[in-house]
Amino acid sequence: MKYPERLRKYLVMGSQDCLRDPSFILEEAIRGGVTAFQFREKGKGSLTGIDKYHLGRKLRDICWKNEVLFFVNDDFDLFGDLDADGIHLGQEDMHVEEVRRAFPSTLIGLSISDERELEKAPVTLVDYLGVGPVFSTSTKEDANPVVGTDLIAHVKAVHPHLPLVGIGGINEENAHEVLSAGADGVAVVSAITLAENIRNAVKSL
Ligand code: TZP
Ligand code: MG
Repeated sequence: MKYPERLRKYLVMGSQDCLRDPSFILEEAIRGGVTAFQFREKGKGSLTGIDKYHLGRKLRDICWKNEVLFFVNDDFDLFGDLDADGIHLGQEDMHVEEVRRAFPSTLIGLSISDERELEKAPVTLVDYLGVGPVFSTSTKEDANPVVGTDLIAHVKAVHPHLPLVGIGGINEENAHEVLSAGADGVAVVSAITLAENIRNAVKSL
């Protein structure tokens, strides 16, 4: 599978998002068709230090065994330690320029939640944009205001060749709206991690 298609069904998850074993959830999600994974271990109840590293390594190995892209959220040291395929950065995180200088060929994703952030984004240095929250979400405590599919369409119009995924409140009912607005993929937490039947949830996205 070529690169942008590999962002089509993008699971974002940390142990704090799981009521079951994260390795089980990831394996089931991959069987259902997840094509990329981001280890986002943060917020209430998340692991730190060596425990975070060990879980990350386990999830990375599951991804690699199945040819699923493995991204680390934010944590530049962990990204290096795990030799991840890519890193996902928010607006408050380490600067894209710095990461790109240190890792010329790694995949870099950047979160965008309004037009102003888009205007100042170093788009030539990133491999994809994460745009959202598209719909309301209770997964991210400090989530920005909902942007709807309008921002997706805007970003695609301004940068038609830059891959983009929507994130925030996406589920099997509304995923098609995100894709029809121009997104290359959907990034999803709870609609997968909390699904009773994970494989079916991913299939119907
Ligand atoms: N960034 C913007 S919204 C969000 C992140 C990490 C959380 C999305 O979680 P869910 O459960 O898919 O709404
Ligand atoms: Mg961040």
